[in-house]
Order: sequence, then structure tokens, then C-alpha cells
Amino acid sequence: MSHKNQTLGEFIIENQTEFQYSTGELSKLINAIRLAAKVVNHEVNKAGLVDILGTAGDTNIQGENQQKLDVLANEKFIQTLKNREIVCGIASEEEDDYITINSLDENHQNKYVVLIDPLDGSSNIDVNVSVGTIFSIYRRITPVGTPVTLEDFLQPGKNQVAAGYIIYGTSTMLVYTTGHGVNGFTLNPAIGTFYLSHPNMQFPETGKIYSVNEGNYIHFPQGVKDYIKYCQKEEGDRPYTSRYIGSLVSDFHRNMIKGGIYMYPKSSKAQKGKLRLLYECNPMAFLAEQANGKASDGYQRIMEIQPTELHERVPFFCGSKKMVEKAEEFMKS
Ligand code: P6P
Repeated sequence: MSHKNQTLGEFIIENQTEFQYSTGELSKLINAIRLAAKVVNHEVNKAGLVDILGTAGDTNIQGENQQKLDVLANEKFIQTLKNREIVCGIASEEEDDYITINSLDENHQNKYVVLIDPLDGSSNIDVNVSVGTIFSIYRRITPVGTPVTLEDFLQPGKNQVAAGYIIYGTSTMLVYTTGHGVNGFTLNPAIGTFYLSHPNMQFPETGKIYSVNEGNYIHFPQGVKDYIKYCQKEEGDRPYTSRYIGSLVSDFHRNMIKGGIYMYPKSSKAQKGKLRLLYECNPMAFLAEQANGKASDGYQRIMEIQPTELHERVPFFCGSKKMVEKAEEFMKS
């Protein structure tokens, strides 16, 4: 249920009954992410001024210690999530191990775990290219009332209860799903409010954009090479356009609106590819499937993969259903 100019807060309240576990908890979770997104957005937007305000490891004009933005984003999201009484554990690309959050009443009543890539594509900050935050939310599987365990984080993507991203681009957007479609909210920075700008986002069934780092071409499996040549061939609705900006959230967001496929395949240089299963591929796969798209490792559905390690990597093919299926055909032939 959505209507024009609805704020994120109104949308959450109006739709929280859809969240099958209990009212209020989803609101707290998404509100925590909304708050952290605004804080990180403020820092990302002034990143270019860091040298004027003070460099990382230095103090800025306010006398605050400057931090690398991905470390800062990580701290802001963890701190904001910790302050809510519903998260029992957090895993982050920036943390070697997961973080156990002991609820104030010490008997671990909190029910959810959150996995985050706090600032994906952060190397783009220095060249003023869009970056993003990616989050994935599960209900714990070990008993409430006990400390969270690694098992709570190593769940297949199909168990996610919510997932989304914030894209810090020409405008800042929060795009998320709770399993009832994908909705995009744009931040009005003047008043710090997210407004529903992209209700019910859907991948076009096919498209004419392919996103891959072709600098790795000679290292790709033959099936990927053949698919790239298929995209480039003068035939039917091809050649497609190549668009790859080195920021998964941005490439995914553009492809969801216009139609396209994003690929980070395995290669002779990276046997499992580069992207992380738990806090990059699974949340983006949940969004893709909720938006009528598809996400696989070239052979199987990403959200079926049983994780074995917190930071494990998988090959990633994601976007318009027919394009992913065509890529899979080449991978299998
Ligand atoms: P490469 C950013 O580091 C990231 O995780 C994704 O956002 C991006 O699509 C990819 O890696 C870029 O990696 O190897 O092509 O520079």
C-alpha cells in the first residue's frame, strides 16, 4: 500500500502489519537504518572538503578526529543499530568477526541479526562517484535469551526478512524490501525526510545494458567471454551498451530502472569472484527477485547457497531475468 508523497515513516507504519513477526520491530529496524543513512549521507556529501576540514588521522576544523569514511559509516550503523532493543548481533565487511549485542536486560531478548557493507565502492569517494550502503536482515535461529552465534549469520539468503541499500548519488535514496516488493525513497536533504519516489520498483524483463569489468576479460571462464561477445554482436536488439562504474549499488540501481545485467564472475585471478555472499550478494539478490529480476552464481540461485564463512565470496550475475538466464545458458554450454 503506498501513495504519492508518502514519507518513509508513514509507509513503514502503514505496511508494518505485512511484517509477519510483529508490529513495531520492523519500524525500529528500518528507522535505525534511516537515521544512520542520514548521518553517513552528511559525511559522504562533505568528503571532498576533508582536505580542507582535516584529513583522515588528523583533526578537522571542529577538532574532531577525521576517519576514513568506510570506518565512519561502519561505526555509525553499528552504533545506531546497537541503540535499538531488537538487534542481537551485527556482521560487517569492516569487522573480522560478528558483534554480539547484549540487550540491556542481559537475557538476549533481541530477535534480529543485521549484516552490512557500510560503504560499498568507497574507493570511488576520492573521485566523487556514487557509493552505497547495503544491509541484510534475518531473524535469529538460535533460541532468544542466549548469546547470538555464528549460525545466526550463516543463513541462506532465502531466510532474509528484509534487505536494502542506500545509494549516495546525485540524490540519496533508500531502497528496500520486506518480501512485499521493492520501494525507493528519496531524501529531501533540506528537511531530512525520505519520500516515496519509486513505488513498486521492477526490473524490466530484459534490457540493453551489461555491467562487468572487461579489464578482467582474459581471466574469465569461456562462458562469460562468450556471453560478453554475444552482448557486443550486431544482431537483433544488440549490441548492448556497456555501463560499469565500479559501484555495485549504482550499477544495480541503474539496471533495475533501465533493464540490464551486472556480473562479477569468478576468474583465474579470483576463483570465487570478488563480491561477498552475506552482505552484498544476498541482499541484492533478495531485492532483485522481489523486483521480478534474477540473481545467480552463474549456475544456482544465490539465495539457495548455504554459507559456510562470514566473508565468503561468490560469483554474481544479477538483473533482468531474461539477461541472467541467457548468461547462465552460456555458462552451462
Ligand atoms: P573491480 C566495490 O569495491 C565493489 O565491491 C563493487 O561495488 C563494485 O561493483 C566492484 O567491487 C568493483 O570491483 O574489481 O571491478 O574494481
